[in-house]
Amino acid sequence: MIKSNKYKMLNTGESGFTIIEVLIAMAIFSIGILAVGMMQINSTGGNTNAQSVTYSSEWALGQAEWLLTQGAANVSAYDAIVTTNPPQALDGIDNNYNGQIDEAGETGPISISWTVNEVDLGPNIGTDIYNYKIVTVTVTKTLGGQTRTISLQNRIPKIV
Ligand SMILES: [Ca+2]
Ligand SMILES: [Ca+2]
Repeated sequence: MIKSNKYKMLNTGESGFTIIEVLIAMAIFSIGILAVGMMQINSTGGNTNAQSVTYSSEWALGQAEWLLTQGAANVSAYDAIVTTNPPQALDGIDNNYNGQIDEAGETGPISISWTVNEVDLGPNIGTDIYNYKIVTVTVTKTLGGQTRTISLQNRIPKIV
């Protein structure tokens, strides 16, 4: 006697999944996917912050090094190192992240400034360099109500 496969499959006793089991599995899977999504969002935010800190640090370092070269150039260049809050269109940095530095009318969330404190210990101190300037370069980013500041301090000796 030949039985059809159709009847054999129906008589195996396997019941499969109920709709409730499938819904519970989907709910658990959704929670897992949500967690992965949140991790992705946090990771993207962290990368953006790291990039911002890197840019700010690079600009602060670049300005600090430029001031250092000015200090070694000549006496008038050394004397010209003073506390400055330059306009954004003349500050040598890309304030608005558009790939152009100091384009006409540039304004953006990044600004740079530096304070200078001159130290003159007098020649009787017994060292070769008794006159120097303490320069603190500060890069400030203000975006979305948040302000982030990075400062670099450097000493510029009077060797000219
Ligand atoms: Ca720009
Ligand atoms: Ca600029």
